[in-house]
Amino acid sequence: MKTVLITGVLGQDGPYLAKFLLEKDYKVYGLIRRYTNPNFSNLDYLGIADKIEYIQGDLTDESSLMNIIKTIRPDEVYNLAAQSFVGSSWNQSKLTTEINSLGVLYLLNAIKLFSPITKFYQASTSEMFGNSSIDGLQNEETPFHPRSPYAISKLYAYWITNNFKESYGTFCCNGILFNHESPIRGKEFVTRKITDGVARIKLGLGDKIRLGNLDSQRDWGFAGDYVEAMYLIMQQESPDNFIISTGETHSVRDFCEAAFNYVGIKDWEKYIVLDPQFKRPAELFALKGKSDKAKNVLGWEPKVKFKELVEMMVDADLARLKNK
Ligand code: NAP
Ligand code: F7E
Repeated sequence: MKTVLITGVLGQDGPYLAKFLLEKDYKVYGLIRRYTNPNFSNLDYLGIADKIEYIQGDLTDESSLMNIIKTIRPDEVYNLAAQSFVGSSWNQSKLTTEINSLGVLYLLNAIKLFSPITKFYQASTSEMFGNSSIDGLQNEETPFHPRSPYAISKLYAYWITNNFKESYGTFCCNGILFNHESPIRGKEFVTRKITDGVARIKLGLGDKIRLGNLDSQRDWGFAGDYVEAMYLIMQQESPDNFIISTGETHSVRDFCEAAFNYVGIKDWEKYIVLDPQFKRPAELFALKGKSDKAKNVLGWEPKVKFKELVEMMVDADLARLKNK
């Protein structure tokens, strides 16, 4: 039986990946921070909270990571833990850097010292591109130009992951994932903020959604599809980096329109309030990934399309609110 350590197992991607690997008969260890009341709701949503072995540790605490790697010596580590909210990274730039940059260095050092055969996956991000593109698209060759403390912290992580591969021969991969969403996406991210808001308005539990802007464009996929790509990246003969995206881009406005239309609300703009507190000091205007390499080498393609994703998220929020 293969063993895997997933950091960030209580977040969005962690539960989808854990479910996928449990179905492949992996023994799944999940790293969680010390909490008085840890929140297992995302794992509960997927029905796997009791199938994971939890280990306490923190990406900012090198000794905890050393002990964990030394003790379990997993076949694979998927480092999904992060301060992942771009908007907060300006106000919490030190914490963001400690978790997203130094945390990766600590994990890699622990692997090098105590379990050099362990394969390592780093959750890299399309945010590293900023507004740069090649003919309006981003692929593995597109130059990076990060525009937030989050993106900068992730760029360090990307390069230190490459560096351990080049320096020590560690099996290290970067998945450069574009935005991916699901019914268990955090509510501060724009998609879930919209679907939760639409469900509340539909049920008479809310009357407005406050957003920063409607013009940003993102390449939105489904988290359940994207964790399959993470797994495939780690099963290749040699470690490599891959763009994972849908190749389609939509604006926040498109997302609102699709979500409101789905519940039968056509005059949706009257429910939106533009609120400057949700604007960012520096913005990424449009992302559109070109994942041809993933298609050709991994045989990976996204299955869930934009409209289906929006409807899945609205349905889940309606059901949750009705059950309350
Ligand atoms: P998420 O929902 O924010 O989950 C992140 C997880 O990291 C949380 O469970 C959090 O734990 C954990 N964490 C934060 N700080 C930690 C620390 N110091 N020690 C240990 N754990 C810590 O993120 P996600 O959407 O699942 O994304 C997974 C990864 O992919 C992240 O690294 C993100 O930056 C990256 N990424 C995401 C996307 C996307 O569109 N979702 C795209 C590209 C890359 P708590 O539950 O205890 O807070
Ligand atoms: O913003 C705009 C916002 O916070 C998307 C993370 O998973 O994906 C995510 O980062 C866009 C931005 O995601 C609001 O300004 C407008 O242009 O949902 P988001 P993100 O910043 O793209 C990448 C790939 C990651 O790696 C990250 O970890 O929507 N927007 N109004 C808003 N965004 C939010 N959150 N709230 C608003 O009210």
